[in-house]
Order: sequence, then C-alpha cells, then structure tokens
Amino acid sequence: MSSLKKTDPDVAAIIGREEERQQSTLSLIPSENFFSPAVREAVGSVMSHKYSEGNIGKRYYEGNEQVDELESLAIARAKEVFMLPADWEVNVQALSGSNANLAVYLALLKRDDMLMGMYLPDGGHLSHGWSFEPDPEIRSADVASGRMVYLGGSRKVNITSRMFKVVQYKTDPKTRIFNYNEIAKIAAEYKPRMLITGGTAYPRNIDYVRIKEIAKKVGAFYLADIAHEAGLVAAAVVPSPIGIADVVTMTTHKTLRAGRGAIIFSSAELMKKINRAILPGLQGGPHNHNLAGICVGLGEAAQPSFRRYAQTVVANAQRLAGELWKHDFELVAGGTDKHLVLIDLHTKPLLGRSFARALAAAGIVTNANSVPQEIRGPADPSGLRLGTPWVTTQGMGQPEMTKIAAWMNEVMAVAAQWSELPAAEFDDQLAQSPELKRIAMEVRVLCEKYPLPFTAEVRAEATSE
Ligand code: DSN
Repeated sequence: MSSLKKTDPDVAAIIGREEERQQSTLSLIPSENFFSPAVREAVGSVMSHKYSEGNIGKRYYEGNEQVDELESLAIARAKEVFMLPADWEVNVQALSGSNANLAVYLALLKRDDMLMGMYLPDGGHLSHGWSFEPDPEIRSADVASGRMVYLGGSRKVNITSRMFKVVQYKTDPKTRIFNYNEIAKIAAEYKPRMLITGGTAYPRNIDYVRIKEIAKKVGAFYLADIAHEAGLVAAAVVPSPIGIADVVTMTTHKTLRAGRGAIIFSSAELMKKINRAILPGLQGGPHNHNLAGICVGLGEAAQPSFRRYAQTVVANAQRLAGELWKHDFELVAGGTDKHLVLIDLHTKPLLGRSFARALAAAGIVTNANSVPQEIRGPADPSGLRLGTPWVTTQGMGQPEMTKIAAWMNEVMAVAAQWSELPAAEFDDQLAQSPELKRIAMEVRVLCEKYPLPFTAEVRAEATSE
C-alpha cells in the first residue's frame, strides 16, 4: 500500500481513479501527453521546497546551489535541443504558456500598443489578445462579410485584450489556411507593435520566414508561440521559428513531453528585459520541481528515439485524418501537417459538444472546439479537436488510428438518433446505450495492450482488495 493511501486515503483514491481513467480510455486531446517515470520523479522531488527568486548566481535567498545547477543544466539542454543561435538566450522560469506570453508583452510593449495575432476560432490562443463577441447576430454578420480581419468583440475576456489594442487575422474562408498577402495588408493597415503566430488549433505549418518579413516591414516584434508544436520542432519534423522570430514561447508538457511549464527563447539582448519581466514583473519564485521535470524531459528529447516519436505523432495524425475523411468527416484546412486534426461537424447530426459527450461515453476523450467561420459560442461550438501525442507515447500506430476513426464514425451513427434531445436526456441515452458500452469495452481492451507507466500499483491494490 502506498504511503499516500495510508495517510490520505481520500486523495489517494481520487488519484487512483484518475490513473484508471487514463489507462482505460483513449486520450485524444492534442495538448495532453503523459510523462516518463523519470520526469514524474523529478517533478515530485524536494526541488519543490525551495524558493529561488532571481537568476543563476544572483538569487535573493541563500541555499540555491542546486537550483543554480539545475537551471544551468536545463538552459544548456534547451539550447542544444532547439539548436539555438549563439547570440540567443533562454528563460525557463515562466510558470505557464500564458505567463510566458505575458512576460514577453510586459518586456517589449507599452500599455495600449497594438497586438496582432491569429483569430481564436481559426486556431489562436486566449493570451494573444482575445475578446469575444457575445451577440450571435454580430458574429454571423462578421462571418458573412468574408473579411479576414477581426477587430475584437465587446467582451474583453482576457487580460491581453484589456491591456492592449488588438487586431486579429483570420484564415481564408475557402481554404481555411492563412493567406500571407492578406496578413501583410492587415499589418500594413494596423501597424501592430507585436505580430504573433501560433496557438491551439491550426493544423497546418506556418511560414515563419514570411511572417518575419511582414513584421519587419511594419516595425513589429515577431512572437512565435509554439506551445503545441514544441516537441515536433525539437525533433525537426516541422519547421522551427528559432532564429527567425524575435521571441519564441512554448509550453513543455504537450508534444515536448517534459512536464508542466514553459520556456522562452530570444536574442540575449531582448532576454535581459524578458528576465526582468518574469521577476520582479510578473512572478514570484519559479517552480523548481517543474524545472527538474523539464530538464529531464529535455534530456529525453535529445535522444534519437524522440525524433522517431515525433515522426510517428505526425504520421498517426495524418492517418487519423485520412481515415476520418473516408468516413465523410470534414477536416479543417483539408488535413494536418502536425499532431492535431480539427473536424468541422456542420454536415453531421451532432456538433462538437454533443459529439464529444458521445465519444466520452464510448471511452474516447476529445474536446469540442470552434472552427473557422464559427458562429456558435465557445461552450457549444461546431467542431471537434483531436490529437495524437498521447496515444503515440502510449505506443499506438497506424492500425490503431484506423480503428479509432471507425469507432468515431460508429459513435456518430449511434448517437445521431438523440441529436434533438435536451442535454440531460441526451446524456441519459448515452449512459444507457449498449452500443456505446460495447465500444467503451473495446477501447478499454485496446488501451490495456498499452499499459501506462503508473498504473501497476493501482491495479495490484485493486486486485488484492
Ligand atoms: N489548453 C491548451 C490547449 O488545449 O490547447 C491551450 O492553453
């Protein structure tokens, strides 16, 4: 019996049930992954106990010899893995991707400067200046106009839209891919101080060189947020913005598989300001246990096996996309270059929220997502987002992707009959459906073939009780 189970059986039981959930269902949320036992050991270590405000060799508190060594090692590994130019530097202290972006803005912008980023329903992120328009008629009129620019909604839901002026660029309504000539025109008209690429749901690669040209022409900083693709960039299976953009931010827990946190890269000159923006500007003590995990994860990402992993992530996503297309699912941007697939469900009986609920009842965990030309609200959007980082770490490959697409098609066919029911009744039908129970059992059997590296003890205890 674990010591947590003895001292706090309530929390141990919650964690045990979560381990079981992760083991027995398919995790297809593209921002999620699981970490090696070594990363988890580092994250659970005593490094969590120490405060270390400041930078290497210049801390405000004593006793930071090991933290200094750890941070130096993490920075050295990040430089190697991401092949940093000699005049670039690294900050590994941001607590999250949003904090990393805020630190960059705090370092390089003034209040009310203009940010220009990707429109959220077309794949951007909240921290790139998002404001929502709650009036559905205004949203519909905006979509009907076919304009590839968004000047913001009346609800400034994110701090970045309160602090800065914001303009956002949309994908081409026909291709649902970014049109660089259009981005250049918007930049020329609005003259942003910072141009941003990246986010959460754009399945195609971004032309970093072209965006840098556009930014340079209007005198803007270029921030490339590669939170989602970081692992694919590290493995050189998608293009890298390092050395092209002025600043690159990323989270470490998605495709990079290195525990939770964030990294910022920029020229050494800009990094002096960014370091000061992190502390004292934005944060207190760094989370050194997470830094230990990131350091171990970066060591893993430097191994040849990580490149094979990243290649398989992309191959799996492309197979999943191809199979879904055969089942008549409409794919945003026609497919994927990376780890994620975005489905537009407007031709299907179930839209994002209800399809995600039905899939979850069948043991397939995904998330409802907005799509380009979205007129619905974010709580009940038209699309579904899928990704392959987790199942690829688990060891699944092409045959499993084919199987997953077939299950998804079957779930749609089964749950379609309840599409007109109110949400609570719809959920009741899902919970009672023998077909969905059967698929959930098949999913469980598949997942059991790919044991996760943390469920053994939970299972041994369950069978001994
Ligand atoms: N929550 C992350 C994602 O799922 O993409 C972004 O912050």
